Amino acid sequence: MTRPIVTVTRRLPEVVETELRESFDVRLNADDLPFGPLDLRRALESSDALLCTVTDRLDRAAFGAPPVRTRIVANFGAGFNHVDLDAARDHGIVVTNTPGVLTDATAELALTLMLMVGRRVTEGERELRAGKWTGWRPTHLVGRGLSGRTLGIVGMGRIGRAVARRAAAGFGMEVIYHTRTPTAEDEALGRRCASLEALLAAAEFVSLHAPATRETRHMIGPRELRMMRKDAVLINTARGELVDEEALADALLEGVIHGAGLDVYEHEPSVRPRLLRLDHVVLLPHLGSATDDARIGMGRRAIENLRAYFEGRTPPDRVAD
Ligand code: 8YV
Repeated sequence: MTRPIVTVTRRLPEVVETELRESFDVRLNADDLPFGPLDLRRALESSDALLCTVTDRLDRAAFGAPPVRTRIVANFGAGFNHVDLDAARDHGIVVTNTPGVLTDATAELALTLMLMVGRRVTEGERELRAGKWTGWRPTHLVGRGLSGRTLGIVGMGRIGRAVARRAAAGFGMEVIYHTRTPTAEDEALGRRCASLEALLAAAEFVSLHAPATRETRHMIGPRELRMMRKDAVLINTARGELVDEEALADALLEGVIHGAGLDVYEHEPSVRPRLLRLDHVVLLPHLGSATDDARIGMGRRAIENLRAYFEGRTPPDRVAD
């Protein structure tokens, strides 16, 4: 019996590649270079399934005429804003993602960024490595801790909640949140739901956990940045598109807000030079889900979606068809 052909656009953890081979005729990307539009089109034309990542831009042209052979796009990741769902639907292509398995890893990274910016961790490390540390003194690199501070969470899905739990239980932070769909569970836990405006005015740390959609694009722009406290720190582990980065760079340079911790960018992998020059900004290279547990979990989840589809079952994490 012929097995479905699955093209995998990036290298995956070894155990995941091995498990994929047990069920599919797998085409791996040995060089691990990102696929361009032509590579994607060729892969879609010649395989039954595509296992893709955030570095693959799957737009209407990729799926478009003449019809492609691929029937399912299994995204390795929770966010799927790089896939044109309308175009996939128009061509009857199923799209799946991998929610849940990267929640803890991403929540941990959001808190890491809060600590790094608040406690001036990278400033200190840069100074020490440059041989410029002259010794302990009471006024040296004094920052701000998390304990007792107000955290505003924008987008209260799985990851937002995981951040809220850790911030409240681990650091005694007061959590307020903004979401489209408030739940009784969050209210019962003593978290206060607020409008975006009220949250921005109150929070010392603002952490973004909303998906990137047409509606959320630049939800943090010049107006919103001006609503924030002068001592506020903006954390983004969701998607770069949520923030107007040009406006953020202005706000940081002009002291409209105090600092930022970013893991995601509008035009990855490029980062605005103006941000690179700022001290109160911590910049990470999209590490949210970069733990062994999360990456293996994501791979297994993608495999489960592919197996379900080719066995005639509904893939558990279908986001469009
Ligand atoms: C993933 C992410 O590593 O899952 C997501 O939404 O942002 C990342 O943590 C990335 O999407 C891989 O495709």
